[in-house]
Amino acid sequence: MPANLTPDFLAAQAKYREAKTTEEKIAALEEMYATLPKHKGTEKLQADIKSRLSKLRNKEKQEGKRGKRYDEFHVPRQGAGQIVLVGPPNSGKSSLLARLTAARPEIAEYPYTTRTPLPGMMEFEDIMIQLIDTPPVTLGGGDRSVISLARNADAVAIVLDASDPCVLDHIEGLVSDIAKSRVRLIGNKEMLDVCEQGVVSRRALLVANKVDIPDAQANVGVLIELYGDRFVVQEVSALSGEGLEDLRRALFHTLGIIRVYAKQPGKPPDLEKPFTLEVGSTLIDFAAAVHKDFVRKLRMAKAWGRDIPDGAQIARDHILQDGYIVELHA
Ligand SMILES: Nc1nc2c(ncn2[C@@H]2O[C@H](COP(=O)(O)OP(=O)(O)O)[C@@H](O)[C@H]2O)c(=O)[nH]1
Ligand SMILES: [Mg+2]
Repeated sequence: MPANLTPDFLAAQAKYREAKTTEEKIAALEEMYATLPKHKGTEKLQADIKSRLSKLRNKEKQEGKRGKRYDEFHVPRQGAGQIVLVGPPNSGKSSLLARLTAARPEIAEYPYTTRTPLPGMMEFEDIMIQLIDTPPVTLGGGDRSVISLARNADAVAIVLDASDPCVLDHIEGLVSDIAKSRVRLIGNKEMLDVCEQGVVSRRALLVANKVDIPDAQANVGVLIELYGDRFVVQEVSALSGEGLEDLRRALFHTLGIIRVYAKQPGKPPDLEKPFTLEVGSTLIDFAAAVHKDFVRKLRMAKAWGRDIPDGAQIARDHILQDGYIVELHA
């Protein structure tokens, strides 16, 4: 790694690592190329960026050709993150969307009421999270369109009817269908890592709905036993409202994000609008989110948070926690 990479380049590189869509990746790579000092020491890096760019541009062209088919299924991301609700027919996805957001999906006791994805915005404390209700995924059907929603979302909530005697068949079917489509579901505690080419990791949560029905309890026990190590299993009832507040929090944690509040020197912190960053983000990631110039200009920073003394000075690589207040000094 050449030693003289500029903060602008490093900021662009961070953007590239976080980029999800081909379009975002191309934009970040172009910025990396533009900010890379061009000399002998960076020749390899220059070539590497160029080759990645040309591959992605080809991919973009192909996606343009194929993409049309799933257009009605593409939901533009809004808010702090996008979580797609997937599950078998009648598990209560639409009911949950109606309870958690202002969206008004059609709900009925007959299956397949929902035919196209419907987004809604869920409030969690001071941020909004986008939930997407989807048509049901049938067992073993490998429904491509719903799975493509899972690929494009930040996280997946698997909604199950815990009172259904077939609940285990449903979850096995779903997890294996999703795996076949090269999406790897991971639990809240695992870190997102780079795995096989073309396989994407998505955090997932199991929602055991309909716990108001007496038969559900035994099934929830089995679900926790079999899947509790891997995923958080959240018990709820869209009917009675039980567990809904915990579900909001669990959905937030499934996104793998933290909220950080900016404070200008000599002023009270802005507690209205937090910045949302990936879990594990550092002071310098926050500085880049506030303004890219801060990456270069940052002299020092003070912070308030549960794991540090009030107003402690923190280093550039200090890992921030949810709820931090940070004062940047240029
Ligand atoms: N008892 C009970 N019924 C529910 C619950 N959630 C949904 N339902 C019912 O289950 C049926 C299917 O719900 P819906 O939300 O349309 O499921 P979807 O197909 O997954 O979208 C409807 O009759 C709902 O009223 C729940 O928590 N408890
Ligand atoms: Mg529905």
